[in-house]
Amino acid sequence: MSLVLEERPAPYVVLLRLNRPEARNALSPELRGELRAKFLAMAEDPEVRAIVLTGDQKAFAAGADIRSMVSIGPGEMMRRNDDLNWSAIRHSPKPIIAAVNGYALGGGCELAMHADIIVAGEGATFGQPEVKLGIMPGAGGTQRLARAIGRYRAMLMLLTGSSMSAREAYEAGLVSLVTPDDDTVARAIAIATTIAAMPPLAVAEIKQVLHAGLDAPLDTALMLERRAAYLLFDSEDKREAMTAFLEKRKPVLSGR
Ligand code: DAK
Repeated sequence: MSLVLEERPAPYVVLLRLNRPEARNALSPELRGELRAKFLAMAEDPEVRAIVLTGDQKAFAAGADIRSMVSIGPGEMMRRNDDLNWSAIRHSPKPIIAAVNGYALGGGCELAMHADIIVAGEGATFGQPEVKLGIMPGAGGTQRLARAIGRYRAMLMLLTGSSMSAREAYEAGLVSLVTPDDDTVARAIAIATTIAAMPPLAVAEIKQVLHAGLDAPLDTALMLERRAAYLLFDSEDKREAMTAFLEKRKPVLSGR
């Protein structure tokens, strides 16, 4: 049985569902391996322009699989080299929309923070409870959370293991929008469909520049932005989209 189910709900849109409901979609090494293979394949697939990542109603993902970690030491953790799995998602050139219902805890919250847009059902819960297990986040939880919601709110969550509701997460800036639980996936697919209809080169440049620029000095980041913006003036889709606007018709995009 596949631990990551793949659907194509709309042209150029892939929907990935984590499929370990009996373990609240805990991220076992096998599940992460499947996820990695999917992301590596989608990176090169021209038929994929936007990715929706979801779990089920109870859990987006309840974190790394505690069962697989309880009796191992640092050497085995290093040999697992889990970063190879995360890096396939981190370096996805295609936009990722997380559709989060239920628990997004530990590695599950970190997985949601690998997305470019987070759509949360109103019953969703976000948290980094690793401290309660005597460990700490290892896939960006300290860094991405602090960048998303600020160091003081992040520190409170990380040190106490407390979680946030979807509304609190929205107000703190951790999620893009909150929907009724039954609408989460549909809303994420609608966003993915909108993005998939945009000129793909522009989408890819915006994603890359936003991420790279956030961690660079502002002047460098602004230069990155300008360079990418100049580059897009060479695309066929730019010529077509601007001409179509002036001719009051829909553009026919080539992706070039
Ligand atoms: N791992 C394994 N099994 C889990 C699990 C998890 N994280 N979360 C839930 N399950 C399993 C439960 O053991 C239970 O299994 P059975 O007893 O039925 O066999 C089943 O899923 C249902 O769970 P509950 O009965 O507890 O269900 P509830 O709805 O009552 O509660 C819950 C749901 C999500 C609130 C609760 O299960 C829970 O608190 N789960 C643990 C959450 C947690 O502590 N997450 C953090 C895990 S540590 C690193 C990279 C990343 C990480 C570390 C290092 N490096 C690169 C170095 C990340 C670490 C983590 O994420």
